[in-house]
Amino acid sequence: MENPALIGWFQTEPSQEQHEQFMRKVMDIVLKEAVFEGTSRNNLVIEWMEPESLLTLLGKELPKNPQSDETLVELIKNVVRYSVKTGHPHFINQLFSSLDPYGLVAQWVTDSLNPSVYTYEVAPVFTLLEHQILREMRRWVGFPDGSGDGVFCPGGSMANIYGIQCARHRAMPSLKETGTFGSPRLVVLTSKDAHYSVKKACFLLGIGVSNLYLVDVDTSGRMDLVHLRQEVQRALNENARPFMVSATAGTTVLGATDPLDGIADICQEFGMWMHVDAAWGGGALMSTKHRHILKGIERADSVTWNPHKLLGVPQQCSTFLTRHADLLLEANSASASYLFQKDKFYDPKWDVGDKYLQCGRRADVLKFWLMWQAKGSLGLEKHVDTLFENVAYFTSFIRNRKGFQLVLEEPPFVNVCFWYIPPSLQGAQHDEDYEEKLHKIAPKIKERMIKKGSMMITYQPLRNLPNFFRLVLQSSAVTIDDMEFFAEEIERLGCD
Ligand code: ABU
Repeated sequence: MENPALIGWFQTEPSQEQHEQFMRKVMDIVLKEAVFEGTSRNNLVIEWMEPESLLTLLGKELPKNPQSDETLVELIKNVVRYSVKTGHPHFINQLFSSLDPYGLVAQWVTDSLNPSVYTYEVAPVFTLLEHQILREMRRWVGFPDGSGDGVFCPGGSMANIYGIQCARHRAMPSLKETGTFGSPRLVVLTSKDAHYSVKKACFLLGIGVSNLYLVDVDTSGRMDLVHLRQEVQRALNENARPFMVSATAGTTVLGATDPLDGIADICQEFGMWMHVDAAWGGGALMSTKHRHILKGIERADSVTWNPHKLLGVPQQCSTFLTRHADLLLEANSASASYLFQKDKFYDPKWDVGDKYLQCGRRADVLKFWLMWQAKGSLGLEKHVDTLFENVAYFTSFIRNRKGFQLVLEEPPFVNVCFWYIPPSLQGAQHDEDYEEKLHKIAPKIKERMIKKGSMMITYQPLRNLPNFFRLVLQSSAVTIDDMEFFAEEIERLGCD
């Protein structure tokens, strides 16, 4: 049946029945092919296609005429078939994976209601849930009684941008009015292994990349406090204004956490804002056993924490938290009178939109809230503890296995980084030629892996280290058999 050229069709008889049929059919496909088959170990993580062929399959041009529901169903089947199944237990490629049923259902509920969380009148439920979750997260960080403020962000990069922007506002509130022209040279400090979003924030906020001082790291990837102090002093000697340190709890590649207490001491001494990018590491705060990794985070001025990473909430669920109650509003308010009218019949403090950089904003809270309801804090803690148990198992499984070499003997988090040395390189002399050859191994294995579709793990170089694999144990559904499969599959794919 041909589709009507109407949007917002549901009240339009007789098409309601047609749309219900269409939606039920699609839901069946989604549940079967994306959710259950997509997470089954019997199926592939990815069915690889070259971009040109995939584009041809999906249709190179958008249609002029309405397409029938039958055609749309076929298109959706292809979307599902050729998408990466990131909920599959063998997808260990990124800092997110798995597919939680409660999180997914909450995502569906949210999308059905299509809210935009800027005013209470448009999003009453989501506004209150955001308030509750953000306060609870601040409690887990260790801010007194969860005080302060926070925002949901479209990703950790944006949360880090909020951190630098709040720090800059506190240091130089007049910049909101005057811009950076003629202001003192502002300096941000972060470690060489920090996430690249800190650099992006420096482009964006008029700080400039040459005013981002990169502090050395030790062999485990933790910020070197002696060098931090020297770099702060260097900035002061240059008559610049070092106004913040962006520390990391859980670096992207090695999973290192900077010495947060030591950084807090230095920030206190020099009157600098302390931001902690705990986008990855933050979830460990929920574990009594492992929260010590982030010791000192409770002294931070602000924190990035992405529940879509370690806690397995569906993409995206990312937050920026600060101990300072009014700063987000002071820094960002533009008081748009068409949206944030001051003469509303309810307390306008619930119109949270004015403290955001965004205007329209999807609600990312419900999936975290529903997962929290379903599992409780204890369930989330158990999930985190399982991840660390898995790391211990996998690390011991490969530690003495022929061909495997750990980058860090004791991984500091749930990233396990290692080289795979194929038989042709085993026992070879470790000269420049060896490093060059080793650098090419991981990309080659990755190509074979993707084309086979059996698993997905990422690789990267780091500083002067040749390419190595980073296995991310973020899904607590990963079993011992899965972990043994990862190592054995890399051996199979790495055959010369
Ligand atoms: N901050 C996004 C990290 C990307 C990844 O390595 O999964």
